[in-house]
Amino acid sequence: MPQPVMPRCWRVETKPHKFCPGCGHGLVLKALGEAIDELDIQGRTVFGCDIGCSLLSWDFFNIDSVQTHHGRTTPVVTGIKRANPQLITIAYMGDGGGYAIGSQHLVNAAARNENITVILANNTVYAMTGGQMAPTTMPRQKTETSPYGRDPEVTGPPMQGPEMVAAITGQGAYVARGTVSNLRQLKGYLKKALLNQIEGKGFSFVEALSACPTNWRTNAEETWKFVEQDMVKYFKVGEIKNPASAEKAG
Ligand SMILES: Cc1ncc(C[n+]2csc(CCOP(=O)(O)OP(=O)(O)O)c2C)c(N)n1
Ligand code: SF4
Repeated sequence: MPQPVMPRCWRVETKPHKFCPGCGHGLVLKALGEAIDELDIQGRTVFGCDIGCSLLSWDFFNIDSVQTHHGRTTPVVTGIKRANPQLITIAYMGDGGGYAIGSQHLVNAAARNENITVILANNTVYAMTGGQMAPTTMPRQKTETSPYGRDPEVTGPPMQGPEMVAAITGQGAYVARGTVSNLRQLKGYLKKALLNQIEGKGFSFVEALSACPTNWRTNAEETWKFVEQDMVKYFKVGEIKNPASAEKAG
């Protein structure tokens, strides 16, 4: 039977992957795989994944990979990069891992402008543990721990991660928000983030709006409506900080 076309750096023997049908993680990792192929960096890349559904990517690539404690992928890949600056290091995590339990690591790595790439899948919930409210849960969104809908008066507004990272990073950082509903654009952002690291410019961060139909309890149509119409009301897709534009402007 003909095999579906996969990025060259994917590990074919671990496919089909372990994410639920309709999950956004596989799409983010497809865009990342194609970005790695096109930059031809498979042999010198190290991939780190977090706890949460991102951990299901621990054997996703034919790339040296490490799976870390919840929220600790950013400091782990920072250490690898500092020990061997020739490597290209990627930290892959969910919004719970990056913006809740691992937020201190994200904030401090960003503030130090560490020359690493962080990719964060924002699916608005803690998915692996059963769909609890996350920092990115949207106003009025129902989750296991906000059964009447998130009330921003009580719990604050959804976390704007890339905007926060852009504000605290120095010159040379690259920050963008893409979406699994536009994989070509997402791949472009991921390539620019990795190139930023290759060129030694500083921290690079891409948030990807992602889907969790299992915990959202949505069918295919409702899932895509949530990503394409509802999420983008709070999470603006686009480049937020790009050293190349700053160079042109200067
Ligand atoms: C130190 C620690 N605290 C809590 C947990 C429980 N835990 C496992 S996955 C998870 C949430 C994952 O959510 P997120 O990071 O958004 O990733 P997703 O599953 O949505 O992709 C939590 C709280 C843990 N494994 N380790
Ligand atoms: S629970 Fe959600 S995020 Fe986790 S694999 Fe399933 S669809 Fe994906």
